Amino acid sequence: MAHKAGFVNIIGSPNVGKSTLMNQLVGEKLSIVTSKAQTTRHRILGIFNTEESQIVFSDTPGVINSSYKLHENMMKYVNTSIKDADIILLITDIKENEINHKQTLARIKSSNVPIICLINKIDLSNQDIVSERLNYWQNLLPKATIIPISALHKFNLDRVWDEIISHIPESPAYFDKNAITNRPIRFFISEMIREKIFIHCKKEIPYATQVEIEEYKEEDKIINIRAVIIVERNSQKGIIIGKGGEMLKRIGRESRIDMQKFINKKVFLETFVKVDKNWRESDYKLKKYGY
Ligand SMILES: Nc1nc2c(ncn2[C@@H]2O[C@H](COP(=O)(O)OP(=O)(O)OP(=O)(O)O)[C@@H](O)[C@H]2O)c(=O)[nH]1
Ligand SMILES: [Mg+2]
Repeated sequence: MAHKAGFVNIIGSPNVGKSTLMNQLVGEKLSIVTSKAQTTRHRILGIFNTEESQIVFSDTPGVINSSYKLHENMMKYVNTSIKDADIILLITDIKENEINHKQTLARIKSSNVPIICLINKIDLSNQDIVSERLNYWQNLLPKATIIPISALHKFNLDRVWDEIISHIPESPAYFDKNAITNRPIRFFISEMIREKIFIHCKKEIPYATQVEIEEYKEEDKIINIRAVIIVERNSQKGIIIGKGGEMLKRIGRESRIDMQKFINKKVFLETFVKVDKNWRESDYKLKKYGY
């Protein structure tokens, strides 16, 4: 049988479950997941390999109208991801009435690749609502296959797999067959810290935060990591550090547990907080931070 390989790109509004879905399909926690919108900021590849196939999933930021330069750059990842897809997985959830970002919907509709539309979080719903949503999306996207799922509870993901496999073209592998992602370990380390900040800090703080790994030094039995948490203002720095350093300790403690699980080695983690005024609005700084 000829080898199959292709790009399956996951697109959708913020918070509908794109990252949860990719992690479940790849079987590895690559993308961070939180209950807050705009958690994912990059395009992150998750690669699923078998002897006869390689399926390259892309998780992307939720589609939004930009209010910061950072958002504009996030939307660039989404747009390239629509262009280079072999299959588009458009994901919505049971609560989303319509996609707010009409440009993205138009781009998806005019692309010539198969569209699989997933209605996620049906565990929070009932049969009537699911049927109503199915009709709505089928009318909107007549050519798409619509599948109700629960990414969190792995419900109906076998149907999603079958549908994906049926559309993957014959092709040699794009990446090394041992690879599970295209991003370096430092990226995942910084994301683990960002996830804890998203979970524990309120309001604007998570959105104004960036994490840089300044040192990653592997020794025999331990990995030494120095991370810098970057915020936009002095007041935000104080909140991240917390009373008596409590918040920063908690962020460090919890992310270190994730790191050790991911790398399978003991981690010594140092964290610092630094202010970089309005980094989200500067082209130069966004580039420096990898956006
Ligand atoms: N009940 C339920 N919750 C889900 C399901 N899938 C995802 N969630 C939750 O929805 C929230 C958002 O999930 P994410 O995977 O981070 O969503 P996302 O689309 O990647 O979000 P952004 O990166 O911000 O665009 C998290 O709290 C998930 O646990 C599901 O099938 N059922
Ligand atoms: Mg995400």
